[in-house]
Amino acid sequence: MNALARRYGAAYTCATMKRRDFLRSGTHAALVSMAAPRLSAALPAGMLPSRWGAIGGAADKMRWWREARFGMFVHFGLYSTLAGEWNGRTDYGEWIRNNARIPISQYDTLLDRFNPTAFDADRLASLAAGAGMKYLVITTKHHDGFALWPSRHGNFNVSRTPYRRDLMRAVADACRRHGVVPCWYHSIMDWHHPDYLPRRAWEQDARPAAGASFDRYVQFLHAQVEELLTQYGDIGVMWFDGEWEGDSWTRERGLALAEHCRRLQPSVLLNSRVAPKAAGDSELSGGKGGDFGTPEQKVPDRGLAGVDWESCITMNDNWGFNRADHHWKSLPTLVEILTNTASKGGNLLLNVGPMGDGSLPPESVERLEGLGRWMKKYGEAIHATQASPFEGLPFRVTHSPRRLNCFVTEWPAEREVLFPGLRSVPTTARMLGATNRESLATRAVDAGLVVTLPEEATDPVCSVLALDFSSDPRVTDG
Ligand code: JFZ
Repeated sequence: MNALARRYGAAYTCATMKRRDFLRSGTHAALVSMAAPRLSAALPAGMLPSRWGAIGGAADKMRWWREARFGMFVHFGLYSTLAGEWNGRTDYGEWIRNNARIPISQYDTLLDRFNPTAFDADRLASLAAGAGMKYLVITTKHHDGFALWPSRHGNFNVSRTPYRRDLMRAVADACRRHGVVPCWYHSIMDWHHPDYLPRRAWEQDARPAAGASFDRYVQFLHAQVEELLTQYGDIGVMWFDGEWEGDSWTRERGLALAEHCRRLQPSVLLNSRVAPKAAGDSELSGGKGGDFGTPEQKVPDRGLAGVDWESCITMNDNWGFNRADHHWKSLPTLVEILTNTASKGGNLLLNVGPMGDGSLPPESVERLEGLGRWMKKYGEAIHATQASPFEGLPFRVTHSPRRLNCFVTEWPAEREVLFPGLRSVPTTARMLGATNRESLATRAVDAGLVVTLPEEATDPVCSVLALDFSSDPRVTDG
């Protein structure tokens, strides 16, 4: 069986089975023997953590990003002042101008209301750093076309609000103070610029397309991107979005924009959304003009060797602030999303949506602080790690040099855990952060290696077992 067939084979269902169902099913032994580990996956030489925040040369431009594993997404703009409400409906987000069909003249009045005096870039960056997030991607312009920096191009930006200050400057500076790499989200789709095409179907009459020139819009887009990549120092990622209106935003235009960015900053990383997907592009890799794929609101069932990807996920159900959205994910769920992503070799970009005054919803702060408490103890099992070499295990695993990190969220009834196909005997097996530093008992069996866990979980959210080896562990097919 080749590697791909193995990865997409029957063992998959077992691997994704909920831990609870798994225990209930009482098929532990059978499942474990079905598990199909990938062949030994040693970390490539040189895969040691570099200094965070220092963006390397073009040759290893992906390195800081691959090591980071965890970043913060920030959706903030004019729409935040509406808090998701329009004409009695309360379920809007950053798409509010389109979804509530707000005429441009009315939307423009939000300029006078945009005064986020409680926006504290330093606090934002420090919360991100505290949560173990190594980069921060903030909306410089969302689909509504409003630019959060005082752009010299166009007339729809922060300089026309009472606030006036350059939010990109504040964020870039604060990020660097806290060792977080500043990154820009930027929407290609623009519902405000007179030259952007197509018009929304519902406003074709109010905003006729006659006289609009998409080429002129592309010049404007390039000019704004040039400001973002020349005025704020090294930027980690240009995270493009709104590339799907393929009749106007063609693949050629996407690739030209990618080239523009790389000419301005050779080390800047681009997400796949810079160019529309071509037939045959996978969901993970997306449009191939970029450096990594961006599955949205989900962690892919499995990673894909050789493809870099980043899942972007909200803490509740909205990207932009929505006052009525109380559907917050719990801290254990967020930790599970993070370990799940890391165990498959991907990054997690976790979103916060500041409120109209610029401050963060307290629920987001609470979760960031909770993630921070967990990451402070176990961040080494996330940062600079690689995908699990196992499949079908009832818990997530990451791989760092000479170490396997295992994330145990629900304590197994039977304390003996089999790592199928693990042929190396660890020098120590310890629960990270536990007071008892003694090695746990391990024994080699035909099927692999058995570790005897302590009687109780060592962390209320997710305990981490670290297996250390004298050289990189060898894992074989059963
Ligand atoms: C986009 C935006 O429209 C949205 O407002 C938010 O900024 C989000 C992060 O990105 O939404 C998308 C983009 C891509 C997909 C789905 C929603 N997609 O590829 O499935």
